[in-house]
Amino acid sequence: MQAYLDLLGHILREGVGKGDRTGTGTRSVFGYQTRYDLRDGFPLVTTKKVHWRSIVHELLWFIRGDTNIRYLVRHGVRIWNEWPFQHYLEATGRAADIPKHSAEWKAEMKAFTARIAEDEAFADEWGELGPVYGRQWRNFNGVDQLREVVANIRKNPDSRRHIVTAWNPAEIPEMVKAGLPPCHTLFQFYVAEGRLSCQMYQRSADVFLGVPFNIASYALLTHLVARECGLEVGDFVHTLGDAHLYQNHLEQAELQRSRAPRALPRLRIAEAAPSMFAIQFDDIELLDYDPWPAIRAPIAV
Ligand code: THF
Repeated sequence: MQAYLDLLGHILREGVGKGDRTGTGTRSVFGYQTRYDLRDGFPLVTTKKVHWRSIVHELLWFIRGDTNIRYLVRHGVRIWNEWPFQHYLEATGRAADIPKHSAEWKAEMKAFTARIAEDEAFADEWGELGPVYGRQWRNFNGVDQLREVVANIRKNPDSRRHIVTAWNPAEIPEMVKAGLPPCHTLFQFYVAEGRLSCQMYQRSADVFLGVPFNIASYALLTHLVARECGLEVGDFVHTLGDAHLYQNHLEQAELQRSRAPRALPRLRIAEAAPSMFAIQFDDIELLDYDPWPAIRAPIAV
């Protein structure tokens, strides 16, 4: 994972100050590409502990075509909670009175997510992120892009059209209401010498918090699709648009850069597991992950 540490270093050195939607402020570069050979091991960052369970559940949630945080909350995954919660506070007229990340905000968030888990009608009303990733992958104006791309890889591996796009311009306004427009906008598969590679274009990359999740998520997706198509894995190519470090992540990034990468973990998918469209959390196992300790940082909403 030296490539990831090089990316942190590149932004720390060359990044320019830039404002952003969240008001946090970033250091940013435009355009950067990294490549991970999936035969070298599973590319989960080792220079801090990354929450693997969240990555697997989030990907299974995308594959299910789900866009409600209820599934995530019920599996202990918190990474998408802040957007529906903030929308709920705004819609109920309390956003201005409850400062983000204050003690009151945390208590309210806890009550909100507990209710999402327990109360289905409440979750239907307030847990919905809009037509985000899961919807577009499985139902982009009626097209099941994920099933079609798998079928097409099997039928015509050499094709240069193995694309899935989450960027549906007509539905962006609906995504903005309680979630946000997709950061990982488009991915393409490529087959050569019996190996499946994947390249993903990410328009906006929160390099400290989000990117370790994003790399692992697409690496896992590549493994699942390769298995589905009877192929070995090749490279994951990660192409970034606005690649940034939030101002309140700079010290954490420096600390992480001071750590030496360790051997990569390995991925094991149960032999008897069903198709990727029915696969379960317990079918997917990460072996020999031996990371440095976690590094905490606030998420910008
Ligand atoms: N918004 C921002 N500002 N950054 C992002 O990375 C991001 N995402 C998704 C949508 N909007 C985003 C959500 N993905 C964490 C990680 C990934 C997320 C959101 C949050 C996070 O807070 N990680 C912590 C704790 C994880 C945990 O244990 O729950 C970490 O230390 O890694 C990019 O796709």
